[in-house]
Amino acid sequence: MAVDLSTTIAGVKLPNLLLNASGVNCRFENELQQLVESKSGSLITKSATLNSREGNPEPRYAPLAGSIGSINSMGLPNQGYEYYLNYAKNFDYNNTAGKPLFISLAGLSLAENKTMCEAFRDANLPCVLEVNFSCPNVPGKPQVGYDMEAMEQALQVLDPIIGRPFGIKLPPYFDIAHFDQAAAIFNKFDNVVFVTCINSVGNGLAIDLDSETALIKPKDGFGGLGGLLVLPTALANVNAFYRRLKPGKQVIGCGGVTSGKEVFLHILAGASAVEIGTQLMEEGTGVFERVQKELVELMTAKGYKSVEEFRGKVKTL
Ligand code: RRO
Repeated sequence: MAVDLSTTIAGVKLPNLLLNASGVNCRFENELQQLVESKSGSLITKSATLNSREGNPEPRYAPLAGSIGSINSMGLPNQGYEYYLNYAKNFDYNNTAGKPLFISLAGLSLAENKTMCEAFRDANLPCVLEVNFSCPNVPGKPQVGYDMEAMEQALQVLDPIIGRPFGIKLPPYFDIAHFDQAAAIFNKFDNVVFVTCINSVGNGLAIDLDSETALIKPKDGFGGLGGLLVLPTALANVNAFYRRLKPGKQVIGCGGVTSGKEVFLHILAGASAVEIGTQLMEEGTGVFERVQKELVELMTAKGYKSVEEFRGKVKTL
């Protein structure tokens, strides 16, 4: 019996529930094309700002010793939103793989987000917007996701502009009161139909023992952590929002996926789709085929034929 890995997000069907984490392999058209040609179920573009940005000085990404994860302080390098709008206009929405397109927006101010959302609204394309409230790496710009008032105000402005289902990329939260407050805000907005949990765990510091030097250059070595070491934080955030969001709202899991096992855990926690970041960076787009195969094997061994059978069904003691 075949295993069904398809899912629907924001009313759009994905042939399988895996996609890239925004930021990885998705800044340039050739990278996006590699994702189109991979076995991913969808793709999302690098978070866009109003104007193109070179980002922070290199080295600005490094894997951590022992394959436990990564640190980055890219600083939002992107081609400017018009590049991704143009990509979205030319995207083949009838591609044979049936992959939909997600577009990530990360304005440096509410005014930037407003302009970009208006442009995408006016273009009236079948792509799905994900507004990134959680970039940890722009010097002098605190994350909107950690300022509940600012986040609610931003949604009050952006929700009516977008005017149809969209999602938000969230930072990890570490306090139950913050899960409660954030979920209560999202539940006020009918167009917010998914949250993506989690962006990188902000402002870690990785140091090389031999050279006694920070691994990355920007911000005195401080950067966002991703990969296996953030898995329990990611699962907690997925599950916290899965439990709190109104019916009809979904969670996309992101963080700590290196194999089919972690995808399975994200689904158990409540994820409707799962993104791969650090492992995609390290392995390339072949990761989607491998992880999918591992997930199918695991589901088959456990007797599951579709992800709905175990989504959100994590048992507690
Ligand atoms: O570009 C980045 O430095 C970056 C962004 Br916008 C983000 O959302 N998450 C991250 O880890 N890095």
